[in-house]
Amino acid sequence: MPTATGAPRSFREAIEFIEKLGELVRIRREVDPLLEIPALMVAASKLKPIPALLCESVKGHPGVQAAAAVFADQLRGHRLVGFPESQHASKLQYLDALDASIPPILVKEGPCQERVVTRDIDLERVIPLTYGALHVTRRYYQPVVCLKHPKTGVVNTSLYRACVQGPDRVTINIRWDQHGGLYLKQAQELGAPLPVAMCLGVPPAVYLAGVSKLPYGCPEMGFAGALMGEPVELVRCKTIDLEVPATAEIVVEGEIRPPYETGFDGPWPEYLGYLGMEIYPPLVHVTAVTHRERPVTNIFVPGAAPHLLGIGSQAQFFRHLRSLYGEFVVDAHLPPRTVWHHAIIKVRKTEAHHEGLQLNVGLAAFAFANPLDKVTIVDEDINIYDFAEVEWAICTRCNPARQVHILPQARTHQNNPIGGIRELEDGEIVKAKMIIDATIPWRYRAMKRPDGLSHFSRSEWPPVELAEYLDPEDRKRWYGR
Ligand SMILES: [Mn+2]
Repeated sequence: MPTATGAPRSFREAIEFIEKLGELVRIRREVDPLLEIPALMVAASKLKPIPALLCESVKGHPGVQAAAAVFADQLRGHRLVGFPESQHASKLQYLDALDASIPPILVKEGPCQERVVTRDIDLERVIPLTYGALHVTRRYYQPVVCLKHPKTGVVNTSLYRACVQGPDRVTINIRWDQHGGLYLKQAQELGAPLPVAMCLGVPPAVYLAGVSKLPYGCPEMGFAGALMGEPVELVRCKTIDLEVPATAEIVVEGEIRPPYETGFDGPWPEYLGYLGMEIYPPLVHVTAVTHRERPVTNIFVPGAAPHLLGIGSQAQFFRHLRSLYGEFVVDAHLPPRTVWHHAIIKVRKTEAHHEGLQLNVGLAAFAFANPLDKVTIVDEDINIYDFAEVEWAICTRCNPARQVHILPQARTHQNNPIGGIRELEDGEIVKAKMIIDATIPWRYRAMKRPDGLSHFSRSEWPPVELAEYLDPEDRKRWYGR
């Protein structure tokens, strides 16, 4: 039974939900998770809508099923967390949930502990691992990771990549500038171990909360509750001081212990479509693996299929700009292909003194996230979700000599190869920031003939219903009615 918001309550319910939508493809023949499943995800991404895959027979893993491309289709991604179809309306619903946290509740037992393994742990035996792409030599899984702040006890939940280093050793790619890295720093200062719980196959709302950048100290699980309209049920881990979603399919328990060794991770097919290079993330000593009977794991390979859980970034980016510039900012969009790196912002210039303000909005946009390097600004008549229309605005309304602004150098993100390449020679991860102002300059808007027309007047026509002009058979052929 779905929650009040219509969102499925567990990962298993999510699979049923997708099947009812008619967007689940069951693959019955045996498939290899290392490269075959990622290749199937790439192939599935060419279909519309992009189906979710349920691989019923996974090579080397009798009794385990693997779901993939679950969140690859945008509309389905929205439905899985109870959002409406419209992107803008979904952003607003996301922001409402952000302000209405519902804390999780602790229950005595949950299906995630139907099987408990604490001896002779072999991650590879339980979890179908993947290379993700060609030329990759290490094996990965992509869990939602729960970490407890060593001093405040606040639990952070985030999607990280895990790279297997041995039967009971795995790294998680927490970075020092992220919440997980800050938690680890606190543990190091105390000289204490940092408990880590890695969950595969959690409720869709927990996935969305896990990829959301919430303020530091703000527990993502409460946000997941708000998305579902009811608390997420948690159970205590068997070997560490942490709680995990009771319905999780697989949970890996462990800790990052003094002296806080690191392991090796990379290459890995990153979301921008390039292989991320080698990094040295902290090593987790695994203390237990618990799972449901016949677990359904979730295979995420960001470079192989879109994973459109970006609605959170979209919503928070919009709120950030609105909080500074009010309704002057009509809408904002981070295109999925380059999410976090390029922003398209729609503004509403109505007064002569609004001229120039669009550039201040552009500068404020860069403050939202370090990876953001390029901001394109358009007028309110442009559909920012239609790339062809944005390109048309750039081509017809922007004189680059006057309307492209470049800040020569600032911090960027290593996942963007033109900035990250310098990491190989231990250089700074910096590149230029650019604003493309594709709004019609105010003084040109004001330049009009006596009849009100100008070079920027769009061609217009009266609306007609073509269907009403057609013979019945043509109407059937073109309009299906
Ligand atoms: Mn956080």
